[in-house]
Amino acid sequence: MTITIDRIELRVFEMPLAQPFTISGGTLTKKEGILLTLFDRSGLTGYGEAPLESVPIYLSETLPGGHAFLRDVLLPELRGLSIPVPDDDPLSGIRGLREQWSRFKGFEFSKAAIEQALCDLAAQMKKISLQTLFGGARKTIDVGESLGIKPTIQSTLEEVDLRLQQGYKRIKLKIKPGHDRSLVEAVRAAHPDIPLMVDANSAYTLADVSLFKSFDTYNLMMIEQPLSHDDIIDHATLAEQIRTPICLDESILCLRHARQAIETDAAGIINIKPSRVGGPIESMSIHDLCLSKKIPVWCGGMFETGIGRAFNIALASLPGFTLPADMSPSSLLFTYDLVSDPFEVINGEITVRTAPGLGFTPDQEAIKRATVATDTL
Ligand code: OSB
Ligand code: MG
Repeated sequence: MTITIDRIELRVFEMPLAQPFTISGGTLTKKEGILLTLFDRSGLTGYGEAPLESVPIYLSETLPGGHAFLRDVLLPELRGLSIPVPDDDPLSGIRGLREQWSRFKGFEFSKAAIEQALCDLAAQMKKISLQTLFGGARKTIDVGESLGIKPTIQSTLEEVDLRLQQGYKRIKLKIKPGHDRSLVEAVRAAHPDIPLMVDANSAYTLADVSLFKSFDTYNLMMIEQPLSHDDIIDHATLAEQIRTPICLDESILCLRHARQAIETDAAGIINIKPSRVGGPIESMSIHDLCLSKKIPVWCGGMFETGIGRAFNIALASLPGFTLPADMSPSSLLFTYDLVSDPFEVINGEITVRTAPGLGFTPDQEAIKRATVATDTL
């Protein structure tokens, strides 16, 4: 079987966030992203999503930059291309294309959107689910909640209560300088035994070692990305001085980064955010490495719609994903979704879909409603 791309639709979309989300670098007030639709010669349609923001407060790739790169560089190369989907190794053709595009530096989120859409097409051609395509087996995914920075500790405590009542299996608190120790102290005092972690989104430096030492008393599962977004070495220095495991998010953009973080003991845990590492194939490689080195992984998110989450759920069903995912449902994050059959989190779990391809139905009306710009190639 072969994928041949006849036509491509590149959309920028935007929808309201149910509530603003603040991380150390700033506040997200709306959900933005790129939606890619690939039309195969056979009549099949594949979808991919790049959950990019206009402002680089998480990593440096932005929505306008990714959009221009896709429109002007990658997608013109993709149009008309034939990509083999052999029975014995259906991802090999897509892997080959990745290698060809490794000469373009960065733009992981943009590349991931193309890879997702190609994987969707490959799965449909083979009449298998994304889960089967990626080699996952888990029937359900455990989900934790990621809480943005709120104006008061009291309002955070209230949301923690609510999410625990709803069954979320761990609580992640976003922290920033000046909004860290007292917050963790208050949540830990209210809930002595819950799985609890913090995420600094790279807001600290090695000058803050004493703060992180003090966190050792709170029995946190991990501290996510305390230091610079592009650092591994300082994280290794910090890890030596604290007992709480460090989890790397922003610092891991590819398999090589994961290998170096493991070899230097900079990370005891890795957050695999599939878009951040350029797509499902690199996610699988990082997963395999971590499994062989006994480094636990979990699936992070970037507030993807049901389309992006379809890929995250399928990947999170691989055996090394042993810790709860950031995978809140669209009913909690947005006022509507881009799929007509979104998942729900029930007792802290998502049921993995087994239908061929995405396992979700893109909602054409919702897609139109959210679209702010369309290019057709
Ligand atoms: O670091 O995990 C992060 C959202 C925006 C920017 C950074 C992060 C996040 C999340 C989203 O925590 C969690 C989710 O997708 O449900
Ligand atoms: Mg993070």
